[in-house]
Amino acid sequence: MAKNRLGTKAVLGVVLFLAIAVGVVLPIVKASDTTQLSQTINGGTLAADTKDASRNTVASPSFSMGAATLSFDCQTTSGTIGSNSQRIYVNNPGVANAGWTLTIAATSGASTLWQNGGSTQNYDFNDTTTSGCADGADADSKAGRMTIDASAGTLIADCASCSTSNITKGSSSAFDQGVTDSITILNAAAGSDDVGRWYLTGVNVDQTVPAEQAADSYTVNLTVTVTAS
Ligand SMILES: [Ca+2]
Ligand SMILES: [Ca+2]
Repeated sequence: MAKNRLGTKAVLGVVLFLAIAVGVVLPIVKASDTTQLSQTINGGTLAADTKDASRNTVASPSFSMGAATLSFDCQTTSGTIGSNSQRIYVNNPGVANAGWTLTIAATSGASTLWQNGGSTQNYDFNDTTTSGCADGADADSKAGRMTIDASAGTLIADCASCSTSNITKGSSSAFDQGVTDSITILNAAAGSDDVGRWYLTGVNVDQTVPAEQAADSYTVNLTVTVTAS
């Protein structure tokens, strides 16, 4: 009899153990019945671009400075970079969490000049000598200075849940060959939104045009670059 009781206890023990085992297995079986749809959203890249009001990329963004009249004195013309139809966009899809900087520089480098159609007439964009009215130490023998000022521009957060907090517009700065070859127009601190899309318009540009500069149409190419901090 004692032997049977022990046997009964032994069987009960086994049953209990199995019950616990079933309790562990059950949630796994249930999980396998659930259909899981998975999708990966890649972060993409930090990017700067010029887009119109419908967010279509503008293939060849172009901005005009105010016209000047041939003058026997050094003079200044003004214009803006960034308009409603040519917005300077920055996209940060969560890949530059320490912040970023948006800068502008001459596309062809610091030795660039404003050029007329045939490149027969030109003037400088980065000579600060006498506020750009005289040629300085650089090797181009041309006067002229460009000043960029983003502080009067308008920065818009173009997204559902980002803001312009912790993004600072650049202050007025002049190109100075070999010293200031690139000018900051936006600086996003680490506290700025990691996932955000913004656009800037109304960046002021002033250009000193040397005295007696030949009447013609002149152009210079600038490139806007966004760099992760
Ligand atoms: Ca120069
Ligand atoms: Ca010069």
